[in-house]
Amino acid sequence: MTKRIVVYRRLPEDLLAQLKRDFHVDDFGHLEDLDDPTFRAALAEAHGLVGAGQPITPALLDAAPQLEAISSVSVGVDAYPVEELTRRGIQLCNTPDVLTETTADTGFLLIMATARRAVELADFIRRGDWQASLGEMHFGSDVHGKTLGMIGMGRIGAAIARRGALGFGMRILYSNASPKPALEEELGAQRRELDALLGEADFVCVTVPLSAETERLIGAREFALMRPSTIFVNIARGKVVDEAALIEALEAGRIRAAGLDVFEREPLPADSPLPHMANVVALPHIGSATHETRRAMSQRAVDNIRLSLSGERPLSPVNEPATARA
Ligand code: 8YV
Repeated sequence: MTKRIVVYRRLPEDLLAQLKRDFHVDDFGHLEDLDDPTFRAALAEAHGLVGAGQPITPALLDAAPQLEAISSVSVGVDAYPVEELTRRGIQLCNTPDVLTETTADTGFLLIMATARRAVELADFIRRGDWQASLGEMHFGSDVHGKTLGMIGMGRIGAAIARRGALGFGMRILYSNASPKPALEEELGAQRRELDALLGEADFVCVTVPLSAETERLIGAREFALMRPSTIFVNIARGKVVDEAALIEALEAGRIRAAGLDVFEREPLPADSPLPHMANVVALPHIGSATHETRRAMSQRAVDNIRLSLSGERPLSPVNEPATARA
């Protein structure tokens, strides 16, 4: 029997063709609405699912009784009920490693753009306001030699810290569930309790995955621990931060600026003040969005689903369901 794969995130044609050699593929391109009746009908027969973004709920899994594997085109797996998938014997895979450096580039882009007020000053030229050489009111702050506080020191956090330490001579602090002795050795990074890090860092950069433990990890109390000169960067997930508290801290001058690639709700609601604030650089979740990296993520997702449905170990499994590959 030819197994059936439902795809709801756009994949390059040649990668789809790779899948079609061995599987029946129902390709929905980029589908936002997983309640779509045609999608639901395809799900009823699906053995594999390839996509990203929208939450996969237990109710949706009920509509997919034959499902054996889900291959997410993302490293983050907050959209999936991982324990429930394991209980149901469904393999979940993600795309770590291939996006680490690109996402770290995005993190550094936000550090640089906020510190040097790049977007605000590019707008200043665009408006025709550059009539004389700039004065102090337009100056930014240095990045090199400053203290970078990483909240989360996984693969992406380490790649940002490496850029900071080796490229910009920054002192690295980190708060992470486990110590990272190799990075302490390599970068001179020092582990701190979260509260201490918030008070000491010039740049606070969030890279922790979203989970029950990290949801709203940074709120009014944490912004109050930062300094008026602190620059806050989030490339993880919007829900790690209490966005109302962030807006309040920016408006009240409790922190200097924020660089944000992720938001509580995405796409960002049109009435959000964040993209209009002079001290905010807001990007539409471009962390991994380069041609090269999205291609590598798609390839990984295709390899993962092919291996999972062939009874082989996928390249990047997230869970270890008992019945997978039985
Ligand atoms: C993806 C991401 O763009 O990999 C992740 O976890 O956040 C991004 O790289 C996103 O998940 C795709 O929807």
